Amino acid sequence: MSSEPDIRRIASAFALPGEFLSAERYGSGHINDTYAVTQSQGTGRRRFLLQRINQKVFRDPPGLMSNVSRVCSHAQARLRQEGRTDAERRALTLVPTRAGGDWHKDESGGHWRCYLFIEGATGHDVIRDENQAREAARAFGAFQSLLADLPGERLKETIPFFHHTPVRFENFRKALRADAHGRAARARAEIEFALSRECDVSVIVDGLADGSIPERVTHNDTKLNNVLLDDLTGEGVCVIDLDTVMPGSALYDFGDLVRTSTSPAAEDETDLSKVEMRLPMFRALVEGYVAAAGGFLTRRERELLPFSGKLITLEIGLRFLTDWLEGDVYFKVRRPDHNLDRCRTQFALVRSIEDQMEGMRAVVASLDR
Ligand code: ADP
Ligand code: GN1
Ligand code: MG
Repeated sequence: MSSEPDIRRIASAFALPGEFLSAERYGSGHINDTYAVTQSQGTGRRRFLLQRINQKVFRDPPGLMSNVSRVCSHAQARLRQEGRTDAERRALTLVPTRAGGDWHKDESGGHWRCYLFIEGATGHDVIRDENQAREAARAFGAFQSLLADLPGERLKETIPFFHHTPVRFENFRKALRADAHGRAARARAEIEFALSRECDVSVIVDGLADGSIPERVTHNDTKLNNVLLDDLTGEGVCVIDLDTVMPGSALYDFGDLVRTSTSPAAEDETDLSKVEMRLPMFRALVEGYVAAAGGFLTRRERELLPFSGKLITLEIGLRFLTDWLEGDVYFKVRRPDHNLDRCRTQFALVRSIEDQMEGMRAVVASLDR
């Protein structure tokens, strides 16, 4: 799926207004192929977001699109019920194909979908200030709240065991045993770091299994750049990247916010001295998240908010390390050892979280009072 597709032709399969003017690759996601398409509209122009679903990652694109379509429709309906006049900016809207479907299959078997483009808002790769952290967390909390009454059958698991950290750990161990590219010797410290944290990996899955943590409809990929913040007001406007919306734990979503919104360093920063979990950012996240989701979070979920940050950061670090050991087959990489750099950054953040766990617990406790 690496050949450059004929975007004009693919765009013509969707019920877009006007004429095709241009298209460019867009965004910094690690998974899908994303294009901003500009169409004429009267004397003006309008953009749309065209995406090819990564089929190595998502094995059942029609099943995935059925989830996405249900989630978009429900979110739109709920926002309209709440009297929002800007619902199409607050939740994603799929543009139908000319045949009336939610997705288009091209001649090489690629599956494409098209969304309305949310203008005047940006997904940030690196957090700038506490307001952004608060707004991002509020938006993801509100998203969960919006989906709490999603009607119909349980959403499909678009990637089985996506946040099953013990399975991720086992996959890491298998990749290590195989060491198919002879890379393990160059990452002894990271491998030791991972192996010594096995005792943490089952806390959330055990809680889900014994019922002490409730299953919810969750986003599961709540990194900072998967929520668009208004360019003028900074407000969290629209949650995007809905491919992994499926049954999960609220802690997965909060944990990934801690991973991506408390450190001033980029996910692939190579100067590890810059990687740090900052308590004021964590506080802003808890404030924003509890403001939107506090109504339904249980006591146990609140207690585990700090731990979730550690666990999800460890889990994604394990996934980067596994992918590096396996020869970079999953995440898009832009340089040699990119996945190893990303793993190192995650593990440095895990360490920083561990060092500040008491302070993080105190933040949650102070907001519980
Ligand atoms: P990936 O799964 O590859 O991360 P995303 O769905 O997150 O793909 O899209 C990649 C990027 O495209 C996002 O980070 C965001 O910048 C941008 N984007 C996605 N959907 C929209 C949209 N509807 N409007 C504007 N920008 C969008
Ligand atoms: C991927 O799709 P994107 O870039 O928003 C990945 C997440 C990882 C993240 C790490 C489907 O997210 O699970 O946490 O990269 N998505 C998938 O940056 O694997
Ligand atoms: Mg994304």
